[in-house]
Amino acid sequence: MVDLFIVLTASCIFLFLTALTDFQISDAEWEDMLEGFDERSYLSARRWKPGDDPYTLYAFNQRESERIPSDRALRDTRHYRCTTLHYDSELPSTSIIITFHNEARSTLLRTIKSVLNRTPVHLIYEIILVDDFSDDGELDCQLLTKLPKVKCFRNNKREGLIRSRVRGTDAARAKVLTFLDSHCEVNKDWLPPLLQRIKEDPSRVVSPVIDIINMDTFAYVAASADLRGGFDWSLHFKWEQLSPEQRARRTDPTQPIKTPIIAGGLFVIDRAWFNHLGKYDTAMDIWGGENFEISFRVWQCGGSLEILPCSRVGHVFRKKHPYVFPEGNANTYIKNTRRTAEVWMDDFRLFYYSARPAARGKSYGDIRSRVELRKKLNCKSFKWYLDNVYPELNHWCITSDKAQLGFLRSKTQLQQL
Ligand SMILES: [Mn+2]
Repeated sequence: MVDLFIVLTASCIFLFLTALTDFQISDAEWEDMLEGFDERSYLSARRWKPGDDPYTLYAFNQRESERIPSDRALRDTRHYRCTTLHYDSELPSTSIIITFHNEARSTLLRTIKSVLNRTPVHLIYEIILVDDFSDDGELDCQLLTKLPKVKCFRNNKREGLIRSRVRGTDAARAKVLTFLDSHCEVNKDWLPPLLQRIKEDPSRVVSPVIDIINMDTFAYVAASADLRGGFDWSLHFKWEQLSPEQRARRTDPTQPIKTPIIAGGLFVIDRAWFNHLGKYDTAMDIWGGENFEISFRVWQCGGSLEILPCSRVGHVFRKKHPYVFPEGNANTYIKNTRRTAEVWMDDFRLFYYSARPAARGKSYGDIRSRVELRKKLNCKSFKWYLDNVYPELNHWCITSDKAQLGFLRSKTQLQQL
């Protein structure tokens, strides 16, 4: 009996330790892995060559990016009051998902190293990279998994951001998912404020203030913390200044800012909530429009979106996409936004069609499963979203008599769409 007890206790301890090593690596192992990573040889491939245009490959200044070390210091761009805030010592850990397609090695590595250097070890469950069929094979994945906590999957054909992210989330095991773009640098204490909000209420979807990494000089520039995400009826995303009334109500600059829409590149969401809400619309291609779909869905189905001014992450903003869209940039954007409008915007989709006439008649695939999802989740109407989340979006005409006429007229037009 005693023997059995000892055996059981021993195996319990063994199991416990195995579980522990599965989740955590020791500080020494962490250091060893970081130091053992052959950064020089990783960065030596695909380098900019004198005489080449440094913008050709990535649509940002590759030469400048390569001159900047992977662990450069950044100015702490938060409001000084953020440094006095306290977060729970017990926060859920997160799976960080970074998808990429033909990303420059210098920027991808800086994204990962900034996470490893500026995040408490126990909060990173894993970093999941998804290589969306980049041109030069398996190598990026193989090399980067030598960094601590990094796992990597490679698609065997080009899937686009949305399906790549879903592949990453299906492999993720932490309680919380963090999506990052592949040319970012996280700043000091970026993660705890985000995890804290989700710990308090898992239906919140939260995003940092996105600072600007200049695409020419790679200077790290603070973005305004008085912005939120907005859009027009063509479903074109724009940053919006908070109105004077909204600003007057903000007596504490560390408070979260509710936002009608997220930019989409960087955000944090509870994994169970993400799955419950139907992940992403995986029929959307390459890039664009998915941030509208997930934003409407989160709000209309019982969640909320907010930007946390005390969390800062820099992102290289570019003027154009460095990669090709197999169906063309505009067609892809129209397909993705049209799916969004058809599933989530009810009759207000007519405003989308009149702002974007080119969308009429363009094919957008089968939306039945997404319509079904909306029904199953018992989500609110787009009118509710406009009234409660984004009353600033001009839709006066839908309620005025004159526009009722216009509205009905467009409804007949709808048959021809
Ligand atoms: Mn980006």
